[in-house]
Amino acid sequence: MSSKLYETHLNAIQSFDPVLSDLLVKEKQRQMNGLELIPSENLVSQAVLEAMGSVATNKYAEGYPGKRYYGGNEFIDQIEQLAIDRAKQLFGAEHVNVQPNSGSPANMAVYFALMQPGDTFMGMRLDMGGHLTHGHPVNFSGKLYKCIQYPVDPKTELLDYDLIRKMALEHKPKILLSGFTAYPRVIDFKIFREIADEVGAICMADIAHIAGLCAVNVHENPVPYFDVVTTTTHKTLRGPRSAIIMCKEKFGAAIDKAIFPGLQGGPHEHIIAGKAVAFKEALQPEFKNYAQQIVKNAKTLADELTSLGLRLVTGGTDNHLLLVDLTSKGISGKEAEHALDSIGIYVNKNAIPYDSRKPFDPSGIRLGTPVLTTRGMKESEMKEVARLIVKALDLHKDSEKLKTVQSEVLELCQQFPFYK
Ligand code: DSN
Repeated sequence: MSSKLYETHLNAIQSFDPVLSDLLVKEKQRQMNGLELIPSENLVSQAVLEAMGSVATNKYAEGYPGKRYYGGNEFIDQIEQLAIDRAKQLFGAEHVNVQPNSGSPANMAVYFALMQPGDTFMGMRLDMGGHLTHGHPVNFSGKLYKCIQYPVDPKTELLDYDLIRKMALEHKPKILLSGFTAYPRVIDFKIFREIADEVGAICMADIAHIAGLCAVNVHENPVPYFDVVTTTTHKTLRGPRSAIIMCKEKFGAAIDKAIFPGLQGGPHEHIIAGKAVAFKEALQPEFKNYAQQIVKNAKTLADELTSLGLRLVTGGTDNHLLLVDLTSKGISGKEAEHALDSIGIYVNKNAIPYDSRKPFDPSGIRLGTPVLTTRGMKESEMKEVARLIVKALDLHKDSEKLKTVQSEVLELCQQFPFYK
């Protein structure tokens, strides 16, 4: 798939709305002419794009397959059921809800279904690699519930399972959540399950970043033995911008009710159609090769950046992402993001554990390999990408010289086209 060229049809938009069409073409060109290293992004196939742009968008389907508040859903029911069945097969799930519009509402629905306001739950601190919905004070999850947040070990920057156990025994959370947006290492889901059992907590994972790896066991898949697992569908899973919830049958009714009528109205059936396509793609044998290559590429990028003098949080990576500590380079995460952005290398500024800088201008940048791997790049290209990153960081104060790196970026990108 990665070497094939995809066509985005914008004919109707082009004739009716040239202003918008022009912007969409520019965005496509930006995606094709740059090295996209934001680890939560990916490029979907032509088939996923077509499903999202299909007539399924026209239909109201409040409810669930076979039980809708509107007529005319005989085909929509089958589309949604296809997505459900394929997700079950892909992850080994007992029950799947494919309606969440995105990751945050997916997590919200789980909390609404399984906790009461004021209940205690445990999640990872955002500034250590967690997510806003894992209990951050500015987010509904931190406002509605009493959230106990665990850090990583200050020396190793790894999850400290002994500390997590100790905190769980002390606070007795209703839900113990493992979920990460900036953790580059293997997660020991079995220990999370043991701790949850020890304290009588519901065991939940948010596998948004690593879902594509979990689906093909390139990272351990917690779905078969966790109570609830949420994931977005657009990251390593390479589907549409959306989410699903997977759970044990006994939680299914409560979670379905929390999504509809609890939180959302009519499901976005065109996006659900896109999810059905993406799950079928992930069920193909090639997807395992893709997931393995994501990790090989990330490890090569990590090794090369390290040998070029950058410090990586935890010393490297086991998955699709890397967190780079720029302190020794004397450049902040924000400056690095801007400098790289200006020549078409896209990364995002990110806090490193125990960061002394502020979240809007932290000490690190977060990089990942899902997009470049989708484009067909392999280890040798990762070495080149690392060289370009370091060169650009070294030249960040000299905008003229920095611009010279852009032609090297473009040359590499043009060897790996994806959308026409
Ligand atoms: N925005 C996602 C990410 O970039 O990791 C998390 O929701």
